[in-house]
Amino acid sequence: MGYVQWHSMGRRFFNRLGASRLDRTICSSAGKEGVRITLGGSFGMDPERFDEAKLILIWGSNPIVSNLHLWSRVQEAKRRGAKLVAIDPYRSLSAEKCHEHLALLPGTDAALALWIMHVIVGEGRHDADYVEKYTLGFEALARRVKEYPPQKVAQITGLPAEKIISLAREYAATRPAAIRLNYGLQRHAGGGMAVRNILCLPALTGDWRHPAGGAVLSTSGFFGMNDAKLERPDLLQKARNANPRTINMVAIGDALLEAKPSIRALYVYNPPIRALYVYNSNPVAVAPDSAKVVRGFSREDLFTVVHEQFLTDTCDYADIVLPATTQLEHHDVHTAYGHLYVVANSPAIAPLGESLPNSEAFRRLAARMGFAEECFSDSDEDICRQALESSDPRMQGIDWDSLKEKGWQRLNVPGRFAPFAQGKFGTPSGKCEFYSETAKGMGMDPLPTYIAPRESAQSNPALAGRYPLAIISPPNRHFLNSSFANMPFAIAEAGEPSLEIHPRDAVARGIANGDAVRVFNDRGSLTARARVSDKAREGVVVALSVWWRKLTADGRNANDLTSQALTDIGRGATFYDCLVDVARIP
Ligand SMILES: Nc1nc2c(c(=O)[nH]1)N[C@H]1C(S)=C(S)[C@@H](COP(=O)(O)OP(=O)(O)OC[C@H]3O[C@@H](n4cnc5c(=O)[nH]c(N)nc54)[C@H](O)[C@@H]3O)O[C@H]1N2
Ligand SMILES: Nc1nc2c(c(=O)[nH]1)N[C@H]1C(S)=C(S)[C@@H](COP(=O)(O)OP(=O)(O)OC[C@H]3O[C@@H](n4cnc5c(=O)[nH]c(N)nc54)[C@H](O)[C@@H]3O)O[C@H]1N2
Ligand SMILES: [Mo]
Repeated sequence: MGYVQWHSMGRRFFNRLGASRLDRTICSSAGKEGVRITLGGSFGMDPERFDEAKLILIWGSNPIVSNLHLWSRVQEAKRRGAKLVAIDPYRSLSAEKCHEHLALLPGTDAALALWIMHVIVGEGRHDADYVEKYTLGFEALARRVKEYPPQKVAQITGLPAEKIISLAREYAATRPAAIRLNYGLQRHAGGGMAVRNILCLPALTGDWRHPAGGAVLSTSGFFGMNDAKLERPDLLQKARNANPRTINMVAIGDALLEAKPSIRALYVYNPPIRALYVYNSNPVAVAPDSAKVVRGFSREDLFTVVHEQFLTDTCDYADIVLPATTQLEHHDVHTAYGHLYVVANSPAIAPLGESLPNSEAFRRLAARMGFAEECFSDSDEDICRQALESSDPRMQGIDWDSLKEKGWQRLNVPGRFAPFAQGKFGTPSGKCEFYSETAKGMGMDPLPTYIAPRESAQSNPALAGRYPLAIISPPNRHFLNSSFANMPFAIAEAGEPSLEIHPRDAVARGIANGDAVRVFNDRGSLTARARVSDKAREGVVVALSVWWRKLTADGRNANDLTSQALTDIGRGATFYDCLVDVARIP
């Protein structure tokens, strides 16, 4: 995810060529759009200040696995007496360490947030002064939340009404309260709306006044890197086709098969994709609906290049595999995964063997194709320098020479940073938008609402009749998505593909702890070892991921089950919006 190896020379090359554009939506784009509606961009509280919060909601987030640097701040808060509440269908490693755990049904967070707002507004516990000065649409919101009384929300979320009520009261009464919401909760049909709703909460309570209050999904909006200089979108004008189509990486299976685009993926796959260049990704393992992905990659008439560090599942379908350098062998500059620092990555060793950085592969390709523009001769350190050439006041004092020397530099923001203490949101109104014309423009309800999962008992009873269990497949602690899932040390820790299943769901299917089980739906199936415990709530099973297909006993992984359907906004992936059934393998 460095700026050099992720999006500089490669983007320049593909822009100059006029190649199909890639919609990079597999991870976070629904949430990103949700934040944009309410706050106006990828902003939030400073994660470093979680140590001073009095109440922390760990919401659709598993920091012990995926965001360890936050967890040290959360632990510090706990030592100082803060209360920790996890909101997650699964008792993850992080949920286990919280004082309370609300195991809601997957994809129902938007309704829970509406109910918390119902309590805050209904009991007059909102910060009237903050709401008056810095928010838009309070009256309309107050009417809307009345439509979400506790019994209705209890039914949607599968949580006892008393639990929801006490959480809402506690949140309403405690300042500062900090919410770490993360990407787990937005991998659902209504994922964008869920994030949009949750981010309304701190404006109602006035938590944004405090450096240790508020909420954070991503801090990426604070970084004013010079993307235009890195990617050079202007080069597209020189391409033969200056207006190429866009292909969504979530639906790469359909795109390669030219199948009918999935719901809401309004792209025309015409002409067919004839050549594919893969770098920084292992789509055969990580993209949803593997059966289609594998069929697409298997096309004999598809020319596939994979630039990789390891011989991944995707490499098995390549015509040419090029060796790539690792982070230890190349230069780069990094921004944050949930903090406010810019970081220099300097190589520790020279590239091994014939491996090349992504940037160098594209530099050489550009030369061979006669692309004469000067930017194709920039060195990696030139690119690092350009990435930091920014007029953004938060970037002042950070340049490549100083960064390389220091290793890391905090953005030019106050030590005790409360970005929205005086409003100044990035929205068109400059306020926190409970009512949003932006949402309306996207074809959404302008007010917070609940969008049900695509696959659930409430939204699709017929499907749930055949496949009654919801499956979620978040990362195994020892893997980084599919990275490291080939390393002996990581496999030794992760064990084998497993399925957490609640005792009542197991008994109903004659499944005992340790049994081999088949997990299946209309898209595919896989085998796993059953782990019977109450870690997954009833009605939900958990298959920690992302295993390499070729390294599992049956050559499959959780994405054999997941669908290419997209989120409400952001055209994102719905990995955790997925129904299955499970059977014991005799
Ligand atoms: N060790 C490690 N670290 C990582 C990664 C990794 O693979 N391994 N991946 C990195 C990347 S690319 C990302 S995007 C992040 C992902 O990390 P997170 O943003 O934390 O997302 P997930 O791990 O997908 O899911 C977090 C939690 O959300 C829960 N969840 C699932 N569905 C729902 C729901 O509907 N509602 C609620 N409330 N919770 C739900 C899951 O059970 C899980 O415990 O981590 C990054 N860090
Ligand atoms: N079922 C399920 N599926 C998921 C997820 C899930 O939680 N469950 N998570 C989803 C999410 S959030 C994400 S972000 C995606 C991630 O999916 P990907 O973006 O494909 O990420 P990785 O699986 O880590 O694979 C990255 C590959 O890039 C290679 N690589 C690393 N650095 C370099 C480099 O500098 N140059 C080159 N050429 N290659 C390099 C690594 O060796 C690795 O094979 O997966 C998604 N898929
Ligand atoms: Mo991700």
